[in-house]
Amino acid sequence: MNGDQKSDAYAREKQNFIQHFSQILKVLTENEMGHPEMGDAIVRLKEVLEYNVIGGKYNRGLTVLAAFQELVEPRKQDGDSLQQALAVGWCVELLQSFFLVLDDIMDSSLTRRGQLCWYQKPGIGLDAINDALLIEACIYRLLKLYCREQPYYLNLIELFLETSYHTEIGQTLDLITAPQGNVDLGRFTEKRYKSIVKYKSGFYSFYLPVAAAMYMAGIDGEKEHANAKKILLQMGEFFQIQDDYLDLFGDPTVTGKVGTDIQDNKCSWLVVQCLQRASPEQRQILQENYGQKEPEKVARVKALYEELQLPAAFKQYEEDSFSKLVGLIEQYAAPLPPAIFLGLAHKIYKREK
Ligand code: GPP
Ligand code: MG
Ligand code: MG
Ligand code: MG
Repeated sequence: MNGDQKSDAYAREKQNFIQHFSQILKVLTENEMGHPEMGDAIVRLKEVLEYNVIGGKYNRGLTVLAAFQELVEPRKQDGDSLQQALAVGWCVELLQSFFLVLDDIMDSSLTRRGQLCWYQKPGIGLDAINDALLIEACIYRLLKLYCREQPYYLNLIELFLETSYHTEIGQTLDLITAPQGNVDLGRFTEKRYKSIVKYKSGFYSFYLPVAAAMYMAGIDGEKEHANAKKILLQMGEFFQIQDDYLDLFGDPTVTGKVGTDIQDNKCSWLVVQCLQRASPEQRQILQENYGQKEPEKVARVKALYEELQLPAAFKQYEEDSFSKLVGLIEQYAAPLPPAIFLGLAHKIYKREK
């Protein structure tokens, strides 16, 4: 297949995946039949799922399917196992949605996927916390409904639980490194940065979807998983650095979200790079303007980043990290087909959303 054919095939896969959502919704909401007293809650659940699970890029969910199709021999990709792969893909999207609803509260964000964050909707507020918990519960309900009889069922449950733990540890590091009203630039080190992003984003965004497909294909060896993780966590770091860059320099009409990292005192890739390049005077400017909500202060930090040519540094980093990733794939992909990893890398490289 050439590049155009590949992207056509990808667009078709995506359409097929999205179409499957109505079945997922149906399965998740039909149990009220036997329990009519739950009816009003189920109506709310449906609304929560429709607002929060739809509208993203679906990269994580689609990765489950793509990896499944690469790893399982074609004669074993029957109707049932494809249904299971689709359902597990949606479980990954549900996990993401569960995190995002809560992350937007913790980060005081305004928009997500081109619409108001769920907790910002009139009448929702902190009830969004319970809505997020409902989304999380749906993951395990779906796994049970679709995969209970499968030999990999326990592996998948443990994988989703462990991934949640890792992500929550990452979110903890993210939050305690960014205390409100207490700017201490000494905290923003490269080392701390790498720990935060490894846990808060690498496990759930990259390792989880590929590892889920590996378990479904019967690949459960420690070594195989450790090798895949090596590549995928590196990809996660690259992805989160892009996310940090786009938080300030992306176009909100494209990313669908308005950035908050400077206001939130976050240990962003940009602030870490800024500190490595700043003169004592520039460090003082950062100290006086970082971690505050006044638009003039945010603009001053952005101007400083531009003076220090951080956008160019990012472009350079993007080039370098891509080659590094390809090197890791050559070294660690086997026995899995390198195409799984290369396909993912090409999807995220130079992304604008
Ligand atoms: C991305 O951070 C990380 C997450 C969304 C994980 C959240 C984890 C929880 C346990 C709630 P981010 O805040 O930079 O993402 P975004 O830019 O999309 O808000
Ligand atoms: Mg956030
Ligand atoms: Mg966050
Ligand atoms: Mg971000």
